Amino acid sequence: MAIRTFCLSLAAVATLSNSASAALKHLYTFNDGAVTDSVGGANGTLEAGAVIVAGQLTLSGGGQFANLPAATIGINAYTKTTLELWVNAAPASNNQFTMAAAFGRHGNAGAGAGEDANLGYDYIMVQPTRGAGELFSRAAITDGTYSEETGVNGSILAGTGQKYLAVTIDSSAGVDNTTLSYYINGALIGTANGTDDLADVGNAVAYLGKSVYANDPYFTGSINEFRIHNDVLTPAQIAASSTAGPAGLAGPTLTINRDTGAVTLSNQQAAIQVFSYSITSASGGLNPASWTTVAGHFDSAGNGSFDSNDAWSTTALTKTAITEEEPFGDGGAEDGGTLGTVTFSTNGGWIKSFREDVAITTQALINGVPTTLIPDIKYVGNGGQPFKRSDLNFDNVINGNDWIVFRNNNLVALDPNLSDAQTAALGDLNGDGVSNFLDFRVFQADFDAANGVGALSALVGAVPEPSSFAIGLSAVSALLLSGRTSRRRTTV
Ligand SMILES: [Ca+2]
Ligand SMILES: [Ca+2]
Ligand SMILES: [Ca+2]
Ligand SMILES: [Ca+2]
Repeated sequence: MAIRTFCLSLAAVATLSNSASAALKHLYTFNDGAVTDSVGGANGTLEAGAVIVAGQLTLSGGGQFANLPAATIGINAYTKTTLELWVNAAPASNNQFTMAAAFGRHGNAGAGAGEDANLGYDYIMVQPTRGAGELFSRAAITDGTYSEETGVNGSILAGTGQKYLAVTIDSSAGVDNTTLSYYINGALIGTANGTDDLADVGNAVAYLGKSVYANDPYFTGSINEFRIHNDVLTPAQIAASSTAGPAGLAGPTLTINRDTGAVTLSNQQAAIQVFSYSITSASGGLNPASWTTVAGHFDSAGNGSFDSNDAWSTTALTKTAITEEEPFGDGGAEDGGTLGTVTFSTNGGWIKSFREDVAITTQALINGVPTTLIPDIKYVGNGGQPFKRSDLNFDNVINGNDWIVFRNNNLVALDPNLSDAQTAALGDLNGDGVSNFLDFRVFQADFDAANGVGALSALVGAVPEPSSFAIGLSAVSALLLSGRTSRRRTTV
């Protein structure tokens, strides 16, 4: 009976975690100087000399565009979508049919397809400028070519400065029943209904600044940010987005990826000369073995990507502290390195843990004066949530699998070389270096909070226990009676 109860609760948890929530799926801010999808990982490429200037995709015409991985994005798998763009259409685009964003395919004239290779087919377009005599903008979807479009025309954009464009498309009402709405600067311009479903959109190309029509001019201007949602934002949400604006350029920021352990120090604003940094974690959440030091890698002794004219020295490289500096008075340039982006670790530099206690201090030259500069710290990944204490296998559920890990390590001597961040994953939840009854109480509380009062007792009673744990439970009593406490080792 107890087993059955527990299985039901696991199924309930699985249902919760599988209910995909409507959300922002892809985000291109261009603020890191690349066509990076910071939400969905569908990174794009700059084509034909397209550049990013101050966080904006900047297209000067003549074939420049950003190419996005259409199949990876898979917009035709959605039943609803919202596209958001901050666009500045240059006067040069006036009188031209351009596309700031386009999903679809080019015409296929071969193999009896009977299509015109110069035309676009099965597309969604955000068209900031149109041809002579039609100087308005337009958003449309089609399951054929231009003559089958369902779309809405808006005001003239070219030469009017940065505009926020939003297009919502809803094909959830059934086959051949799609509603498209077009907004400019948060205000609804119009709504159209037609038979052009999202499922009919081609999945061959996704462009920013290039048309699916082969002979259309390339968009001239800039795109500050592009977002793709798999839902229809409400008018209130679009108005709020318009008010909030695109993401600004971030100052110095230490970014820690919970999923990969990647650690990066970056700065999207004007370059800063940094001449030392100190990164610490009281629980020992740093992994020197997966850390790439400035010294010997990014300094004059390495590839010079951070500091080309000074040799740095590493003054600490442990799980609790990593510090480096450009030595003063060594005859070097004394101007530190130019931040930029320094990738300390692409994988495993941060040890997965429910504790997020990393701190960073840097010394920088601000207007030529040595100044203490504290970067922001940003944890990303794991759906935007810290790991839960007692989720020992880091799958965001506290269940029987975590219990097995806990049980197998409880009252077992843990490797004294492990830091608190590492022993936590073995069940030392209070960070005293041993996994004992005190940790059991913490685990039990977390388990029952996640699965219901008495859930752990039901599980332990239901699952045949290896004899080792039976012994362990006896030992727990002995531990409590002895009142023994343990504090071991310095953490390095
Ligand atoms: Ca931007
Ligand atoms: Ca230097
Ligand atoms: Ca778990
Ligand atoms: Ca403990």
